[in-house]
This record gives sequence, structure tokens and C-alpha cells, in this order.
Amino acid sequence: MPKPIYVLNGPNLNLLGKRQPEIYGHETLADVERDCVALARELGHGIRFLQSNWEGQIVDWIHEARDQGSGVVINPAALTHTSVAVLDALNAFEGPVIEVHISNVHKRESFRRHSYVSLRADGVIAGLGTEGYRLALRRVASLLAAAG
Ligand code: CA2
Repeated sequence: MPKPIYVLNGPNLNLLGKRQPEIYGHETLADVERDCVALARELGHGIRFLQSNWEGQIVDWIHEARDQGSGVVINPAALTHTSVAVLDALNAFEGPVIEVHISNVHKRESFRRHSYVSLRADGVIAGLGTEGYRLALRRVASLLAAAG
């Protein structure tokens, strides 16, 4: 069985599609998961799609991915801007990592322009809406294929 790509979602993303649609759109996280599962299948991969409001849980899932995952797509949400713990965990993960933000963080408050996670990410997608998750999955799949 090939290892799944981990798709990790940080705090408050469980509210996607339920609040602030002007920033984050109308799709729910369940919609995003459904589309990611379908695309991953097309690309010949499985995924483990997860969300937590707890920093330590995100860190634990990144640790799990070290043995059980092939790559990571991560929207760390607010932890992007605060969490050295998430960065340290990602630094211990050897496969491809793509960071996703639904909104264009560069068009918002200045604190959103700094990302700890970008110090490790192989690529960053911001402002492409929930389509960013699918683009990130495609990139992880192509990096995995290139690595053989
Ligand atoms: O644009 C993104 O994807 C963010 O990672 C979303 C985070 C924010 O802190 C980052 O700066 C950018 C916030 C996630 C909270 O998501 C909500 C969705 C709907 C309603 C309320 C919050």
C-alpha cells in the first residue's frame, strides 16, 4: 500500500464556509476534503485529510507522517504566523511539503505576511481559494514522482 499524502488543517478551519465567506468563500472543509480525495485518487495517491484546533495535535500528525505519509499539504491557519513547534516538526519530515492559504495573506494585515512554515515549505500557495489545496496536491504528487 503506498503511503498517503497528509492534508493538515489548523485552527478554525472547521468553520470554513460557515463564517466570513467574503474572505474564505462558501465551500466547507468537507467539500474541500471530498475534492482532494477525488483528485488524489486520479493522481494515484491516498490522502489523510485532518483538521485540529490544537497545535500539539498538528505536531503529532506531522510526526505520524514521518513514518506513515509520503508528503504533506498544510494550511496551518493562524499557527502559520506563530508556531515554531509546527516548523520544527516539519523540519523533521523528509518528504515534500506545500503550504496553502485560501486567502491572499499578503493583501491582509501585516502580521499575516510572516510564516514560520515557509522556512520549511517546498512551495507556498496563497490567495487561490480552496483550489490551492488541489494545486498543492498536484505539486506534491509531481515532486514524489520526480523523487522516484
Ligand atoms: O488564508 C488562509 O487559509 C489562512 O491560513 C486562514 C487562517 C488565517 O489565520 C491565516 O492568516 C490565513 C484562518 C483560518 C480560519 O478560518 C476561518 C474560516 C471561516 C470562518 C472563520 C475562520
